[in-house]
Amino acid sequence: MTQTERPTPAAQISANAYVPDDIKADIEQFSRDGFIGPIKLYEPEEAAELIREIRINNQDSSRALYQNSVNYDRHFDIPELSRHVTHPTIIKYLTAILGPDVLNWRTEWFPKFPGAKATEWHQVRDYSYANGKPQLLPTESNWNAYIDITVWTTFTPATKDTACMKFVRGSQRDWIFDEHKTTQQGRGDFNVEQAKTGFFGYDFSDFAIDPNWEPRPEDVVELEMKPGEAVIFTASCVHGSTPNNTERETRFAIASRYVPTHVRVYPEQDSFTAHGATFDLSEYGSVLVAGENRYEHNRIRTENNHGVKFANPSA
Ligand SMILES: O=C(O)CCC(=O)C(=O)O
Repeated sequence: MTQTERPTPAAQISANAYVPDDIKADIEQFSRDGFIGPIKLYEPEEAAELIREIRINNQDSSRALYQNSVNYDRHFDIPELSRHVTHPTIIKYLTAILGPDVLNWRTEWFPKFPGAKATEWHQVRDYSYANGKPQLLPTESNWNAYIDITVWTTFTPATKDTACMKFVRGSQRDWIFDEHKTTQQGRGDFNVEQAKTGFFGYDFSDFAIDPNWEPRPEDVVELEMKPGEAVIFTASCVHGSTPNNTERETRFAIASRYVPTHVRVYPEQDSFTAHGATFDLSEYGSVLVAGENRYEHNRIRTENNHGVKFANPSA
């Protein structure tokens, strides 16, 4: 598939995916809606303890992969996140969608502070929206399964008031936003005003194919979640989040993003820009979280920045 082709018909579960009986209904729902959740990963007390540790460890970013203020890929220096990306329940769902061989290619940190705006509707396939270059490129020519799956886990209550994720059910079958569109406005110049947009420095509505598009109210799902729960979605399902209308409750979530091993991550790039920051990829590598890597497309990191090996729960 080339960078600009769109999947037709909508992506399917990978032909070599193994779907255990106890999650068959969930995977069917994911195929229909483009997301599935909430899925419990941690008990609420465990989630509270994890976020406490993550916050403490966040204060020392000396071993972080990138020295910028966008918290990408902190699973390399925050031990709780190194373990989180390989959580067995996450792997069970991923291998039921993407097939047996899976890479974690990114984590993103999503605190939503009191008073923060809604995150506007967006739809992403290869992350070109960031700087006009695809950050993911499938290499199997007949591939029509999902190329990227996000697991968004909240460590604090995610409610309509503190900011929960919202989805347009079934929208992964339509192209509503075109992230390949040539647009300066959409990609922003990241001045102070731009950084306050509803999409972290971007104006995503500028990528809309029909500028008047609005979702049908009956298709919109605002998914409230408890601490320790996750929602699994394809970013090609239109999504966003509600504002944080509280006065003092920060909502804190981590998105971990995964691809099958045949996908090239950051093709032909030594560094990239996103959200007004530059990311030097010299120490970067994807993490093999399930199965085997039979390709030579991507550098693989087997250890975090403390020299601790990442687990591969399906190995
Ligand atoms: O955490 C949020 O509020 C939005 C997250 C999001 O849009 C994403 O993970 O793509």
